[in-house]
Amino acid sequence: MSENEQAKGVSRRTVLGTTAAAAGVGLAGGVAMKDGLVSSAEAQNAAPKAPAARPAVQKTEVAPGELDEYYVFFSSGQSGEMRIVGLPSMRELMRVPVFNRCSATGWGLTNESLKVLTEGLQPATREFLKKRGGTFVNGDLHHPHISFTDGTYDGRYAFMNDKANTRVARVRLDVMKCDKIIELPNQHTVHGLRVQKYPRTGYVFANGEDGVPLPNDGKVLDDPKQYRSMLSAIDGDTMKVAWQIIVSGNLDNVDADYQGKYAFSTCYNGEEGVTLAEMTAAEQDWVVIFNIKRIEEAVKKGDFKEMNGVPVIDGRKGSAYTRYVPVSNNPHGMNTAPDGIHIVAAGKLSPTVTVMDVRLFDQLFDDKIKPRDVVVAEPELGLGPLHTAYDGKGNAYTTLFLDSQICKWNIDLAKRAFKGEKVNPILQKLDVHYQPGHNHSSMGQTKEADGKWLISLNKFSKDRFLNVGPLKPENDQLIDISGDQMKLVHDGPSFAEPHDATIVHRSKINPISIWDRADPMFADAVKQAKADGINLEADSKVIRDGNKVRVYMTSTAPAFGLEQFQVKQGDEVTVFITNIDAVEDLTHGFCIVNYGIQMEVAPMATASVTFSADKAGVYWYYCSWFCHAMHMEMKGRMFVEPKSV
Ligand code: RUQ
Ligand code: CUA
Ligand code: CA
Repeated sequence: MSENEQAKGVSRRTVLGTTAAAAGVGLAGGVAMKDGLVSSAEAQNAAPKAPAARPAVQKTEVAPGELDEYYVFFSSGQSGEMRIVGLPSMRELMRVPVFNRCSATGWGLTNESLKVLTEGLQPATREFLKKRGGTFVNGDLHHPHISFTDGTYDGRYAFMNDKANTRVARVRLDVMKCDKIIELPNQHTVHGLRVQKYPRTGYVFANGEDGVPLPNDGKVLDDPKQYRSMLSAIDGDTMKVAWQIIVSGNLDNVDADYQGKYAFSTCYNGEEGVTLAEMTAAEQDWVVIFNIKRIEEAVKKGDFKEMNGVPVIDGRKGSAYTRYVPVSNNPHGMNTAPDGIHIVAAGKLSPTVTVMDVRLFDQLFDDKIKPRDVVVAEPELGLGPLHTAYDGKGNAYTTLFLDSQICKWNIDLAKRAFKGEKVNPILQKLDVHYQPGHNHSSMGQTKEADGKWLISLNKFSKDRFLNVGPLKPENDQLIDISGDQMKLVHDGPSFAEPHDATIVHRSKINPISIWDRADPMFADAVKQAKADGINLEADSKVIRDGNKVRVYMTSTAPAFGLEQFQVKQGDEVTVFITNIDAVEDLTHGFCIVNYGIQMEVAPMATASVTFSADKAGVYWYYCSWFCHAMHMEMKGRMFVEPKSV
């Protein structure tokens, strides 16, 4: 029996109708508002409600001076940055610019950040961006995931995708700065991203959501049959694409097992359509399973086509490297349980989730069993299941977008029900506000899931906060899952669009407070200074090199090493600031007024910025990060001598 024939045996329990129109309308959050909702303005003007009785729950208050127990690494969607939040307080601690530009830190302006933003671009993209400042200024950061060693977080890196410009970035967790960004060749629209959990990361898996012609050079346009989607496996240590594999259909979300053998992705466009109607036309789509060992062997023996320097393998239906497991049409989330056995694909259009047993995948690849034989449960949970989190005690928590609920269910009960036993796997449904996308449990994506907290990342907040106009924040709700019943304990407004998060126990993360002078982040500046005979930590000096001028200065509260420097109109000026205050939290900034120059220089860091001194005149520069009682006086003047005519 072929996979297709077998797929027909899967009943389609779609309750949202089969037409694209129905799917589109039903999934729009605004239309799916629950009865009884009031507008923000109404809610804000209404008399305050009596507070609900406080149930006995874990403490969420983190008193002044106390520290949170967990780090939450939030993405920010179309804001393009990564955010760090403390849990359980839900206080925002830091924003780490990645795909965006940042006025406070100078990300996108400094030479150090521009190197990160540009060096991993494909040559054609670099050319394309030449007239646009050399780099993209927008990004869509969906999925931040922490590097693993042996099934749990090792605190080295966070990896994340940019759906907007097909990039993958890495943030160093010792300094909380992005140190690598690469653009994936051949691929289009990187969406799902997860990392290898065992033995370590290892691979970063990145899903190509939309198909495009290969190569995408304009010779093929409106011929969707020639479009291809692919998964990229990036080496997390070198940030080079190790291999790519073309699939049938498309790829949405991805996860990996705890054995280091398989990765698996949901596909919602098995139809390979280009319109909503086409993408939702079929009865089923699938989960595609990637056999990592077989793919690595294919790369070794040369069963690939090299494209833009990357081995590209054909993993479409019928290939030895993949298996396609039919599931209900248009699935979404893909989440591995901490038991190392079960993986769950969320139904989205179907009210079900599909549970598979990874121990059966070896047999599936040896063709001893059929694709659907790896399915061990398929509970019906409610409308619009999107993502699943786990507590490490055998329970799963699935977001129901349309129902605006979290459904808590038991994996074992779901398996028994699947075998025909009369048991109900659903343990509880909790209202959330409103329309949840991802949800995340504390350490829940590792084998050390601790079952204490769950965050529901709700796409809509509507009436939950003071009205701030037509554009509303989202609502990240904190839920206590330590007891038998889930309890909602905190509402947390957040700006566009957290989308996804990773909750990491603080014992796993150990950032430094003072930069190491040998840090690679400013190695180029150190090299240039050496060539100029400059000791960055002591010297403040101007070096002229033709029409290139290098201005070196120290900063130590409350003074820059130079109170003035002079350049000529049209010079290419590079200013290097070295913060020699080896004092925790003593950051300086450097801003040149009316020159659009601004950057942050944390303790013992060097930061540099290059610009063309095109305007003659006197320009004050000042320290932009509050550092001292005399912070206002921490300044100097740049003289730009006019070109002689
Ligand atoms: S996907 S709301 Cu970009 Cu993470 Cu599921
Ligand atoms: Cu230095 Cu403010
Ligand atoms: Ca579909």
